[in-house]
Formats: sequence, C-alpha cells, structure tokens
Amino acid sequence: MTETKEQQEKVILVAVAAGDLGEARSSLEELELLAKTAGAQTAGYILQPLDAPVPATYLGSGKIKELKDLIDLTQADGIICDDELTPVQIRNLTEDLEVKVMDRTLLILDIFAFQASTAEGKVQVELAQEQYLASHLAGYGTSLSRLGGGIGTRGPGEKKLEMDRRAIRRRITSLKRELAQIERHRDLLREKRKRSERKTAAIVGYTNAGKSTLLNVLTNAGVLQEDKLFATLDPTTRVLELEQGQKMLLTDTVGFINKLPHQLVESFHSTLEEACSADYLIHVVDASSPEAEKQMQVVYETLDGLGVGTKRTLTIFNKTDQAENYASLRDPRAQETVYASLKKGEGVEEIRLALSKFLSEDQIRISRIFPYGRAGLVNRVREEGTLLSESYEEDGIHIEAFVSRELYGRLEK
Ligand SMILES: Nc1nc2c(ncn2[C@@H]2O[C@H](COP(=O)(O)OP(=O)(O)OP(=O)(O)O)[C@@H](O)[C@H]2O)c(=O)[nH]1
Ligand SMILES: [Mg+2]
Repeated sequence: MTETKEQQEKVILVAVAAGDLGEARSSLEELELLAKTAGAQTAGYILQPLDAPVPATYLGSGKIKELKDLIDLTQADGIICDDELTPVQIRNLTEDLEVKVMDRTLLILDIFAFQASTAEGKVQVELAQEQYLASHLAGYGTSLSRLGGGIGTRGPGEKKLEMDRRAIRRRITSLKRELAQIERHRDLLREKRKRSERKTAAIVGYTNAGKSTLLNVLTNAGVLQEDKLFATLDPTTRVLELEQGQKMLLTDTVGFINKLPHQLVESFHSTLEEACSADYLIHVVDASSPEAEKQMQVVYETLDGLGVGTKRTLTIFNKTDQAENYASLRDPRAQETVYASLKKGEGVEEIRLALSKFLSEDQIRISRIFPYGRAGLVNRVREEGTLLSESYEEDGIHIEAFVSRELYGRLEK
C-alpha cells in the first residue's frame, strides 16, 4: 500500500482576550501564521473578551455553542487555542466539541519538531514535547494517537511520540542524559572560543525578523533564510572580518516569539546560552511589522528571563523596504542603531561600522618591536589577539596586532 499524502488539517483558531483586544487580535493573526507553518488551514476564528480564561472550559458556555456551530459549518478537524490549555480544559473541550483540541504550545512544539535538523536540535525538541505530553496526558488521553497524524503527533524524524505515562518518563530520562552529553561538548567548544579572546556577538530577535539573512549578508554563511517562523533552530557561528583585519564571531540562533513555551526555553537552554556568553548583542527587529514594539519587548523579556545581563547592543531595524513609519522606532537599550533592508543590502556598511566601533572600544591596535628574548609575549599576541602582520627584523620581531585591554596592560608592564 502506498501511503496517501497527509491531508491538510482544517482548524478554528480560538482566543480569550484578557487585556487589550487589539493585542489579542494580532496574537491570533500570529497563531494563524504558526498554523500555516505547521501545514494547517484556518477555517475561522473565535475571540472572546474575558477577564481570564474559564478554568474548566477556556471559553464561556455561550461561546462554546457558537464554536460548535462554526465547526459544523466549516467541517473543521480541530481547534487551536491561543494559550496553553490545562488538562481539564483539554478534556472538557474534547468532550464538548468532538474534534481535536490543540493549543499554542502544542503547535509551536510541532513546528520545532518539523524544523529540527541536527542531533542536538532533535533531542531538545523531543524532550520539550515529552515534557508537554507528560503534563497534559490526563487531558489528551489517547485522543492524539487515535486521531492519527497532524499537529501534535509529529516527532523529530517522524518518531511516534509515546502516549504512555511510564514510557514517557523513561524517554525523558534518557533524552536528558543524551542532552547533557551534547551540552558538555558544546561547553568545551565555547571554552575554546573564549580562550581565543575573539569577541563574539549573538544575533537575537523575534522569529522571522531577518537574523539568518544578516549572518548571510555579513559572512556568506549560507544559512537557510525563509519566510517561515522558526526556520533556524540550531546555532551557527561564523567569523566576520571587519576593516583592518579586525575579527568577530557571529552566532545566529533560534528566534523568540510571544508566549514561547517554557518547555522549549528549558530544553533549548544551552542553545540560548549562546546569547548569555556573547560579548555583544545584535538585535534584529522587523520594522515592517505593526507589532515591532511589542516584539522588541518580548525579546528583551525572554533575554532577561534567561539571565542575559546588559551587553553592548546594536539594534537593526530591518525590512525598511516594506515598512512605513520605521523612522520613529527606537531602542532605548541599544548603544548603536541602524535602519536597514538586509534583503537589498542597505545599511550593511553602517552595521559593519557599528560592530567595528564595539571592537575598537575593547581592543587596541599595537605596532611594536619585541626583542628576540621576549618570544613568549609574541606568542601571547598570536594566540589571544588578532595578528595583522609580523616581520623579523634586526632588533626583534615587528608585530602589528589588535589586542584586548587586558593583554595591552600586560604588554605595557
Ligand atoms: N522585505 C524584506 N524581507 C526581508 C528582509 N530581510 C529578510 N527578509 C525576509 O524575511 C524572511 C525571514 O528572514 P530570516 O533571515 O529567515 O529570519 P530569521 O530571523 O532568521 O527567522 P527564524 O530563523 O525563522 O527565526 C525571509 O523571507 C527573508 O527573505 C528585508 O530587508 N526586507
Ligand atoms: Mg533564522
């Protein structure tokens, strides 16, 4: 038997607006984009203004009737709620509606599962998925596995996710062990990088802002850049060569989103730590989004939650080619700001200048002759600084290099 192509799921998007109605609406729009990324088609929306979601059923009873009618009318296969549901809410809604009940967390996890490509990414995603299932099993029962494919049933590498509590727990233990091993390896790499005294910048930002595009424009990294949410999951580091031989390491990592599931933040902790250990932040903002301000706030809240301290920051307001009022956008946390269209290559020179400036504040250019008896010092410059040139002359080795302030201090002594 040949397998038939997985049918596109038809879903109704459901949200409770606890605060600002406009904000809830744009969150729902983002949910639609997420659903589309996961291969589902949106057949309708239900938005209910409430002080808080109803504990037992998420929506009020009147709205549930309305939702039922909409499901009948559109022949939808399921609903996706814009908040993480409790097991009780899932169970009650499934009983009432008799369709597949999903939430924002399940959906985002599903996208991550689909996009993960490296061993580390796959382990991280599966761990987050199993953690989510473990705490929501009472709600789903066997309904997810009974319903066959679609959102929530995909595992990395199409491995079927476990639906049995004991099996889930065993799997979580073994995934954690695997991840710890991978993390040790990553720590070693990072240590090595630190020792080389190369300054590093972490590219951070809301998903789809243009982070990978920036890395590609600056370093020809060839990273996948796509009009998709969470196109990048695995960090990529490349060397950026600036003027006068200055070098900096750039890391492109996973993007952030409003209501980023805590399960993902936990299992992606080591990936996200790249931002913690970097010397500088490059914050890419989609200036063409009407939600640009809110998205910046989400990024900083996520970084604060991760314990990323204040770092010198370059903020790039990107996609100015399709933005209207971008000139009024400001980032009070940034020391440098550039308005750019990375796709068109506009603003790239300013970005390079801003990064050079960061480096220059931390590095000093030296040009001096070291006596042959002091070869040890020359080695230090070679290992810890950026060597621009060296030549052997009568009275010693002539070195031109960039060195950190610390090293400069030691050389002076
Ligand atoms: N119009 C316009 N589109 C851009 C610009 N820069 C990037 N894009 C597009 O925006 C989309 C997302 O770009 P990416 O670089 O993949 O974004 P990202 O921040 O890495 O996204 P994730 O990895 O999914 O979090 C792609 O389709 C890019 O072509 C720009 O200056 N203008
Ligand atoms: Mg990317």
